[in-house]
Amino acid sequence: MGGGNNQNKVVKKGNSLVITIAVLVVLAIIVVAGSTYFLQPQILTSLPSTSAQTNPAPSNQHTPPVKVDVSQEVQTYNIQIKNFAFSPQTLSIRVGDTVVWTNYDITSHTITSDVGNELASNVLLQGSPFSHTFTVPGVYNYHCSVHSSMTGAITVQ
Ligand SMILES: [Cu+2]
Repeated sequence: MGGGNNQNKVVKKGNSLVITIAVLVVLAIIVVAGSTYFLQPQILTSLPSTSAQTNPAPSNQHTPPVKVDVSQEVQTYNIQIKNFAFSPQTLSIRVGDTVVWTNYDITSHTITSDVGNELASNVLLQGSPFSHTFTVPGVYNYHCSVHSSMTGAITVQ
């Protein structure tokens, strides 16, 4: 029965060879699949032109840029005219922001630029608001044309 033993050995060798090949094929698939998986992010980042259309949506899901968007939104600031004074007297804003003055005094007031005519309100009765949107950076000093002691300044950045 020596031949039978040899045949068994051959069969065993054949089986182990098949198993070895199968394992190698599986390993090859894993390696190829793994490399393509890890390569995908590099491909996306190395080809911004083609991935630009699909990038904005995912990037918006990461919250940090949202803060930048909020800070870039235009805002409205309120200045109260009370007891013959502007409050706050000085204010720093950004280009595109709007300032609203409201007169709480019984006496009428104006918002008038010291130099130029960026601010030139009518005479504001009690309760009357005056709003102005600043589009050019600079420091805008102003006063009340009725009461020269009333002064204020808007810094636009
Ligand atoms: Cu006044």
